[in-house]
Amino acid sequence: MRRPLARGLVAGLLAAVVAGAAAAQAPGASVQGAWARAQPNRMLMSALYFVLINRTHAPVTLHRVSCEGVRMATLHETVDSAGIMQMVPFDSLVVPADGRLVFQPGGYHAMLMGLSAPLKPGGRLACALVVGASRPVHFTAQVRR
Ligand SMILES: [Cu+2]
Repeated sequence: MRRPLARGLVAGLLAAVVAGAAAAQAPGASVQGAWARAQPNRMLMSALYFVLINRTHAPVTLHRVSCEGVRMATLHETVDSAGIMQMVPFDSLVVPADGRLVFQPGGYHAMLMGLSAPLKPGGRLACALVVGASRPVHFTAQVRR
């Protein structure tokens, strides 16, 4: 697990330099299809899924996720470790140039911990991603089962 992340970090630092130069012109990333798993018990955790699209011709790095009413949101990957599914947190992830990253059940996701209110089906959740050196990318996730 360490090696890909370390490589990603180096690429991310390079990308941050490039993204910094382009940040003033246009947002380099956008989010589509965001949804959060309904969670009737605010004491428990939930998960957020989305597609992160890099609209620039250079790699950009996803650094952080946050959502309103969520005390802590962290980036996770579900990995198959000898037949046992485990969730592994990560600090950052590189989105390839002109590419996308898919966050979906069984793979990358944002773990939502400390909900201030239950997440009800049909509801909405305001979230943001910090990508590269640009302003945060704000988006709304639909809450569903
Ligand atoms: Cu998780």
